[in-house]
Amino acid sequence: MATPNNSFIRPYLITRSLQPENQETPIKFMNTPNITDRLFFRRNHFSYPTLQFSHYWLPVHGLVQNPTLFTLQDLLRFPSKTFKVVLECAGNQRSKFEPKVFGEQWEKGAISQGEWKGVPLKTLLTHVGMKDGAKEIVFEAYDYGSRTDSDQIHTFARSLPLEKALHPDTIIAYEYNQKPIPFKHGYPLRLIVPQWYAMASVKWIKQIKVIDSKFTGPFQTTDYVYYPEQEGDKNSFPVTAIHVNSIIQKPLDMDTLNTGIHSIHGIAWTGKGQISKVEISTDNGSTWTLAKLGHYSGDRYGWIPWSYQWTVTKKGEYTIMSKATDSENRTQPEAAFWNRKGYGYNAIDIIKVRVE
Ligand SMILES: Nc1nc2c(c(=O)[nH]1)N[C@H]1C(S)=C(S)[C@@H](COP(=O)(O)O)O[C@H]1N2
Ligand SMILES: [Mo]
Repeated sequence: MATPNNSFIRPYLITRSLQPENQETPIKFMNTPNITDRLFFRRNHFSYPTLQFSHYWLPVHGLVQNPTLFTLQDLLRFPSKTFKVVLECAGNQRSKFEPKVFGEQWEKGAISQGEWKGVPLKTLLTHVGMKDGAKEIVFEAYDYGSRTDSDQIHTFARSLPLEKALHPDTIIAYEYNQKPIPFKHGYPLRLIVPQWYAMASVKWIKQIKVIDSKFTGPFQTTDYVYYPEQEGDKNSFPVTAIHVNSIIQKPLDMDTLNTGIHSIHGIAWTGKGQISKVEISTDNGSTWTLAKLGHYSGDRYGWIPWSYQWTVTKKGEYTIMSKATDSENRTQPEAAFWNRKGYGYNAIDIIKVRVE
């Protein structure tokens, strides 16, 4: 009988749906070196597009002086930027909202970190020259399909306000972790908007258009909007920057442990400034202690690892929590801001363990 080779034992993504493909990362393996590319969560609204070009052109047009078709070679010739970026689905942890909300029931794994390289969008916009009255930049993708709330076919398209579009770190990426972008993550070109929830980072860009009004596509004005009320649009506002957040990766919820010393660790991230502290409670929130923060690798658009040494001598059940604060003084709340579509969950992370 053949003996199974241990090197084939490895983690996989957790499947939420296959058509379209929506799969999340098992959080325990989230920042394991070398396997992270394969375990990068996948979030799609439609089937994967079929890209049938032998030459790829990127049109940048609309309200501009010189509408231009850029080739990949053109883009490679411009000065590039590279940084580690957290991409977090706005619906990450949706399953934890109370009362529950409809939509993909993501747990904690709809988040990734990788190194993206590309040309600042600002460079391209400067090159084509925006005309007066330019208000938003629209990114249309190659994927399309139907929506439950419409009988039309829609393409995935999103816009950015000028201010964010012209931010020097908003890039048109052509590389992920030193290689061409994997097809499922947007090959050949993907918009990367650091610090915003990942719906903004449009994959498989087909064209970029400068417009003089507010873009009203369904992925802009129906989805990715916070609706604070059970019914109706009252007080709604768009989903943009990532909320301050942290998760415990080890131990996992409902683990059993021995008495002794345990390393509790996880990651923390934010869409504004940088993480300034992470606090841990092992007594259900009665007392908090600072965790040891790891290091950002270069820029502050990635997540930061943290750890805490826990010495536990008494048997029993424990509730462990992690709470991050950022340099803008935003702290994770006890209860996340409830909204009908379940975006932006960032309550203090809570797990239970049993020590025996
Ligand atoms: N073209 C296109 N871009 C897209 C999407 C999509 O469905 N089509 N989904 C968005 C959403 S909601 C998320 S969370 C991220 C997911 O990126 P990933 O599949 O590379 O993890 O891509 C964003 N960009
Ligand atoms: Mo998303």
